[in-house]
Amino acid sequence: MYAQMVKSEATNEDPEKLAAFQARIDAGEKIEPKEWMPEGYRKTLIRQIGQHAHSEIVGQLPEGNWITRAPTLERMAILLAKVQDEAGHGLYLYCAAETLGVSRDELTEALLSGKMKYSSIFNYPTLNWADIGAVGWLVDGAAIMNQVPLQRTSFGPYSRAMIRICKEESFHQRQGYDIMMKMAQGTPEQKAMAQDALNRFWYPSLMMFGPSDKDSVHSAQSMAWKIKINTNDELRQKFVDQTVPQAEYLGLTIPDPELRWNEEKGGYDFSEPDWSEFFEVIKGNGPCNAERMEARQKAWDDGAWFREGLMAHARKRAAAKVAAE
Ligand code: FAQ
Repeated sequence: MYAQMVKSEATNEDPEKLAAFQARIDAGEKIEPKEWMPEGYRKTLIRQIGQHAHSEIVGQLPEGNWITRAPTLERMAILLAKVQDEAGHGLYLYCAAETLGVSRDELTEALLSGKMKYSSIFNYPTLNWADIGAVGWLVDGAAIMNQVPLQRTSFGPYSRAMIRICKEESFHQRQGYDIMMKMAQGTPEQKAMAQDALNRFWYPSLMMFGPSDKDSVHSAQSMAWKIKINTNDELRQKFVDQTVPQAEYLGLTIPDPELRWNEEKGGYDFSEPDWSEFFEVIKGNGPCNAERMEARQKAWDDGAWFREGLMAHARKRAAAKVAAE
């Protein structure tokens, strides 16, 4: 079903309609669900918004794992609120995808059958409390870098969902940085934990922006349609430029011996992540892929009785309505 939803097929769409659509995009207009759109545009949006929604939901797992082990009641309440926010983000995004004619159940089934992806980053483990700081600082930091421009994306429901999501992501990034600050200013052992978390999350965070531009299959078309606003490499560069001074302020070292300021380009030179690792992770061979999918499958199976209950109730109401007419 998902394959049918997103596989691009040769379309015989009216060239005049296509040109008029592109003119609306170029003029900065928002496209709304009931308006005409090329099939490829609709399918690209379903793929990107759906994968984004899945990332928010799967992304709850590495941090949710630490709620009951947070070091203080205050940290626990903050982390609980953050993880709940991620659930909300997933729901806004599933709703935005639903306006394109795909149901949340169909998207979930595509995730569970491995046909749809979610962000590579959530296939890495959170081993200790410092990792929760690193996730908030780096992972939410990378997410914001990617998502702020998406507030201007051309599809109305996606753009509006992103506005609300970005407000919440800023708080998430701050809470992560605050944890890192405490750890970095703590005992030598705590500082070492913060450094170790940075060492392990640095390159996976750089991978969140997707493959380098030369290997990005969707960027050119997605940017022409203003579904994406920037290339993967542009955003990765901005993230590095923003994050290096933050690491310096913490007194931590970015684990990249090649990292240096390049006056000419006005940004840092840095080492690329290991792209073979990235492609393995998105193929399902990362350290936690199987564990993450097992958790999502269990949640889906455990919720079956509830979904059936809702449908039974809806059917009963519909039957009563017909009987009353
Ligand atoms: N992981 O041609 P491109 C969050 C796939 S934020 C897995 O460059 P595109 C917040 C890509 O799908 C994280 N797969 O693709 C949070 C494509 O494969 P396909 C989510 C990846 O779409 C924080 C193939 O590689 N954010 O969750 C990744 O133009 C903390 C070729 O790539 C979003 O989804 C990857 N990192 O650009 C939650 C933002 N990168 O689909 C909880 C919206 C690429 O043909 C806790 N999405 N692939 O099978 C986007 O901006 C884009 O989709 C990109 C990829 C930039 C992710």
